[in-house]
Amino acid sequence: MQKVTLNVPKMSCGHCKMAVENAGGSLGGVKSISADPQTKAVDISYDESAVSLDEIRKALAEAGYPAE
Ligand SMILES: [Cu+2]
Repeated sequence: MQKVTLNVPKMSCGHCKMAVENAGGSLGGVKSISADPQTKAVDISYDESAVSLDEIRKALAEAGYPAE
């Protein structure tokens, strides 16, 4: 299991939080995802044999929330 914290500056409210968590959480292999629109931090735990960090970043970017 890998843990990573991404910085997603576009998050500003609860809607953004839900959009980011839904986009990341819909990927197989993502075990937990918690977004904080205040700090812009997204904490993610994922199974690196099922999903890559690149795929997670791509899913967030496609939802309109690219990570820096
Ligand atoms: Cu928002």
